[in-house]
Amino acid sequence: MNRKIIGSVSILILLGIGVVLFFNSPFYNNNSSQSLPEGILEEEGTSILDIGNQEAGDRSVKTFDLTAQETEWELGNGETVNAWTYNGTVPGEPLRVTEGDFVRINLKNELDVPVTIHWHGVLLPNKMDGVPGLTQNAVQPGETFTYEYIAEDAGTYWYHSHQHSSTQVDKGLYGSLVVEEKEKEYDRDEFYILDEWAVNQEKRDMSNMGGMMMGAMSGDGEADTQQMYDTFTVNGKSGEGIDPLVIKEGETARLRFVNAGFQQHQLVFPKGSMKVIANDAEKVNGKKGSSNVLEIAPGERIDVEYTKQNSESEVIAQKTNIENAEEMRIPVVTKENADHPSDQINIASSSEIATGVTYGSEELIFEETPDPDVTYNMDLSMGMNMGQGMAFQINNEVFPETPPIKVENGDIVKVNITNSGRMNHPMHLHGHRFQVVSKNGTALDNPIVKDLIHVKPGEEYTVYFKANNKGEWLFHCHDNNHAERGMVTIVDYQGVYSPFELGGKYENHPQ
Ligand SMILES: [Cu+2]
Repeated sequence: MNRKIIGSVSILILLGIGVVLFFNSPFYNNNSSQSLPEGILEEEGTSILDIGNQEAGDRSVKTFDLTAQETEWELGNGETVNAWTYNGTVPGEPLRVTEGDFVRINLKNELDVPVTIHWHGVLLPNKMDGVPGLTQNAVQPGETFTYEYIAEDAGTYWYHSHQHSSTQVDKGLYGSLVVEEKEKEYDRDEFYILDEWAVNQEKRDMSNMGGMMMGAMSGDGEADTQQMYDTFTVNGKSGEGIDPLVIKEGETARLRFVNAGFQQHQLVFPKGSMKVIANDAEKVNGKKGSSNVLEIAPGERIDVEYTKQNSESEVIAQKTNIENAEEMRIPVVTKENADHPSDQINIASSSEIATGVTYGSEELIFEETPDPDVTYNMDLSMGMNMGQGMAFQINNEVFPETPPIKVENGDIVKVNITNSGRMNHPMHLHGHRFQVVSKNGTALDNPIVKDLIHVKPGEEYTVYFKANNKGEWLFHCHDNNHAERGMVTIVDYQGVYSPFELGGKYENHPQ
């Protein structure tokens, strides 16, 4: 190495050390009370607590008790992590209800930090959305909170804490929620939640100092988190610990995937075996055999129909294009006692990758692109916050200074989302679904209805939604590390306000 290169590398390493130290410093997560933008807290109009009440009536009521607790969790590969769980497992207790049910969940907090539950993707009353400081106070240690809502739309959902998400979801506070159709289409129905863990975090910090900074400069969109996470899991287990899918030759199953982690995952299926059938709980027009690689963004949920085409043992596995990827593999076998494929099956694939925007939705919100009442240009960028390290910004601001999307009930809202930074940003809207109508200025032939859109560096998407669910709703990056560093805004309905505050004695921290 010549001296110039050594010099540059040292500077990068020093910058990296600064970043790592800062993110681990007590200054980063300050709990001081911060104000939300004007209009959200304004005590005019109606409190969000007084709108959207739902009653059970003669609906069937499904009740669940979820206890947030500390758990020593075995990852199944010999490693044990100190996890935070709902009911003692990662993922938490799986919840299954039927469309039209009235759902009641009693949350009890046995952790020594405040928590909440957000019902990711569920269209529900604002006050049940589980966002501390906006829709409720964080549930304090020893306290309880009851969530109630009607599970209106069948589909794949998940639940997770929205208090300090970058820490709490990372430590295991998440689980699956299925709203089943009254008449089920598939007899076999399985749920897989993908995640990453930083098991050897300290080791990696030592050996990878500067990595984050270098990653930020390298431009594959995810290098920042790849530096931090070393263990990949499926349903809380890694490698050998992952339960096989036992399925007969010729049998078909519905497999529901959710990405609870920080990185996108690309799963490779045996050729011709897979068809994408739903995305963010909306049915899509997938074609069997058109792709055997599925890309799932952080926070996203994708359902596939999978058919076992032979009697051989196979795998559904993460493409081995990133470090530690080989531990994310679901063995597929025809008998309980069958040998799992142990050697590295060739899962390099040239097939086209199916993503969240590959297939159009069966049902649209808008048959034609409408005239908007409100247009909001959302520029996603990265910056440095003076004295606070790396910032992830919306329109050059970090939450809560980001400009809100101000709407009136009934408005048609157009949002142009542009990513001018170097990281991927899976943007998630609470309480609504939007219709993605164009990508990079070109109209989509098959528009798609979703509540999360994965916007990669340089990309631009235009989405439309109907403001038809009064309240104060988050619109944020679901890479929770980016949300933590500012990439959050609020859809703010006129005439309603939140009676809660950020920080304060409840330590409300909605990012
Ligand atoms: Cu992001």
